[in-house]
Amino acid sequence: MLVTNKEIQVEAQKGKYAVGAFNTSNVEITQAIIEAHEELNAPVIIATSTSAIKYCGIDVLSSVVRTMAQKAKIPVSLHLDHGTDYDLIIGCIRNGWTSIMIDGSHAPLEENIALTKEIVKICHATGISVEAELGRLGGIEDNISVDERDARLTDPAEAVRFVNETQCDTLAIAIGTSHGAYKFKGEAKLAFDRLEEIRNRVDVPLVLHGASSVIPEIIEKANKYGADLGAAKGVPIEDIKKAISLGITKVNIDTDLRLAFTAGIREILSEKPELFDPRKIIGAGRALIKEVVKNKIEVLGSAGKA
Ligand code: TD3
Ligand code: ZN
Repeated sequence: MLVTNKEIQVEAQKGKYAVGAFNTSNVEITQAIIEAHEELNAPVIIATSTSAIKYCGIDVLSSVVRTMAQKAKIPVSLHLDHGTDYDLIIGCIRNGWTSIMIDGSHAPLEENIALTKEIVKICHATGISVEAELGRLGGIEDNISVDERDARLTDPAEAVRFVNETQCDTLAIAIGTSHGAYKFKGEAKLAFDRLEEIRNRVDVPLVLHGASSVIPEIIEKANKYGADLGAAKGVPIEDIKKAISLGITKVNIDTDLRLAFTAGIREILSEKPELFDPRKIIGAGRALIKEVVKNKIEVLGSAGKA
């Protein structure tokens, strides 16, 4: 069944667990995500980036996700990830998205507030929930000064003002994670003190972007079959669990699914050189994504919460 992020995350906040927001851009990734959640009876957020929508086509991606979501017994939200383009946001609203992220995090505070307010007004009039972002993602121990680091992380006082003025339903915060497979040069380091302070001062459910763990076994498998992923590094599972215990209710995962897809396909192509059926090739990627998603559900604590 189709629901909003707000509905899913308010429940998660009450139950002290988190729900995964997994990115998709095609049929097979969507199947892997939804099947894994159905099997473990967990609610799920299907995230679509601007580039994923362009890759698949807005109407096609909408049909794929909405058809599978309507057939599923679990709550499923269709969410626009990092929305920045007004026309695309309107396109998502017209094509049945149930949740929109407006990402004004790169603009100055006043601009971010004004932009978010406008999108909230439109979305709330149509029953869609809105995620906004305050602070900028990016590792906190790359060669930057303490001042610079602090400037990037979400400021708790600003978060209070931002949520009050924009009336956003959920808030993405910056506590030291970043997107992609190379998140930390040295040890992973998240600003849990910030998270705690923000959690104590705002009511809305909180979101952690850049939360892939870059699973070592998956990297090993991909590299074994010819990938060259260098010093890939993600957020340790223990840190994800700690962030959830401190109030994160939505955990964004894209990179881990991309890596699983690549590892699964590399393995089958290399093990079965006689293979040329696209279904067997892509199917191997889909199977490994499904396995990874099932592990995530256990880590996030969303199993059985549908
Ligand atoms: O918003 N996203 C997904 C899009 C980022 C491109 O990978 C995330 O916050 C997921 O981040 P991660 O850790 O999977 O790269
Ligand atoms: Zn993100």
